[in-house]
Amino acid sequence: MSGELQPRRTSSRHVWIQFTQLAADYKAVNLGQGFPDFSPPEFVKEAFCKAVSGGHQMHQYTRAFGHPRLVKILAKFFGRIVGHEIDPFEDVLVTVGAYQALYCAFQALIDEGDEVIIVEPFFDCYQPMLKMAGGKAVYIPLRPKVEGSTVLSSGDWVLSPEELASKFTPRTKAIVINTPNNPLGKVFKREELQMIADLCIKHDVLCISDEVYEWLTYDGIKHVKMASLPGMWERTITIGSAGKTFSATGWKVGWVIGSVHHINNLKITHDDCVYQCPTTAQEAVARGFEREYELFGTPESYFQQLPAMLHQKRDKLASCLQSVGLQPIVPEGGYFIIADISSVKVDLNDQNTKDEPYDFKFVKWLTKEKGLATMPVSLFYSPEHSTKFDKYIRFCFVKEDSTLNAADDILKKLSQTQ
Ligand code: IK2
Repeated sequence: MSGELQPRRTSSRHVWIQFTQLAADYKAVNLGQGFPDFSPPEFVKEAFCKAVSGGHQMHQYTRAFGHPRLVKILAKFFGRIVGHEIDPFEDVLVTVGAYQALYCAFQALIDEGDEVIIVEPFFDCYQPMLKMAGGKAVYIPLRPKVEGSTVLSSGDWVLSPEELASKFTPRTKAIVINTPNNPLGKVFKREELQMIADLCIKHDVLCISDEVYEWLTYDGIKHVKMASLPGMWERTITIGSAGKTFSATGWKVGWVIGSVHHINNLKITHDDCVYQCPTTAQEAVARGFEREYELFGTPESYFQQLPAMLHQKRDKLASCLQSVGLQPIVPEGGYFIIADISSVKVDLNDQNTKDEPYDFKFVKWLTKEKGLATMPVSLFYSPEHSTKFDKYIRFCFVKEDSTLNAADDILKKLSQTQ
């Protein structure tokens, strides 16, 4: 071997590492990456402590495809919601966060040359994961109902049924949806999901449904699970995350639920790459779900309390953005608000960054010069559509009020200098 060793390729996701590092280097108020800066609820922290101080088996390998206590309660919990009996040992796979669940889904279900429809904006890892599996992405953007009008809510962003129908071909293997959506916050309504489901059934296509923010909906809007629609259990791969569910993103516990013949394929990929997930975190998540099963629909349920708390935080950040002239698109669900930065006049024509999209330059400037970290929205679009969305940036509002207040101060000062 001669010469310097070069990386074999660069991940398109290095942007996350770069922006996270930038926020740390500049000690910026961090509304960038999507994680809470507050603790998970006491009951799951206690459950984790109990697991750690439990018997020796808590510190050893557990079942490869999911700790028995966890798969049993996931099957019971989601079986009740989906209205379909779920077999804990056949229809559920526990993964290292929803991230690995997505990886397994693409690797296991997509073959070389398969087409996969991806609804934009989308959580950006779908693209490299699909590419690694040899699949071809076919994009369809959510668009404002009336093009060019002032769009204030994520609910105003919709798919065109005709455009979506035109994307299905004999090569289409799957469609990927994310509801509530990251970064837009759109929560797909039952009729919208039904329209997608009808096309999936007509063309015999799978639906990979990323539902990591399923409990986080606002303004009385309800999350509908794709797998609960008639005829969709058999063709839906539902992905969830304990990180988002219990505000414990560092635990990295996720899962996939679907019918056995799909899950069996995902199990093989899981077996080949991580084999099994940490026991203690799975035990704690199981205990958390057992509690939530009993309290479901009551005011004591964390799945009621968390969205109620985040609703206020969403409104707080949205009104701050509005007051400083950064028009927000108010999300119906999820962790994030996107806002239009066109009103901020700033010269970003730095020679070193001239080829970067405008929102990337803006986010760097805002972090370095003003001490506020956010994320660029064009990152969540395909190359063909990203330039249309480079005047938006994404703010995470799942933060302490003190963090949101600090962001508010920065934005107010920024608007005074305009
Ligand atoms: N799917 C979606 C839609 C996600 O948003 C995430 C988590 N990513 O959020 C970070 C950010 O956008 O700032 C995942 C999957 C992965 O979830 P997990 O953390 O359980 O692996």
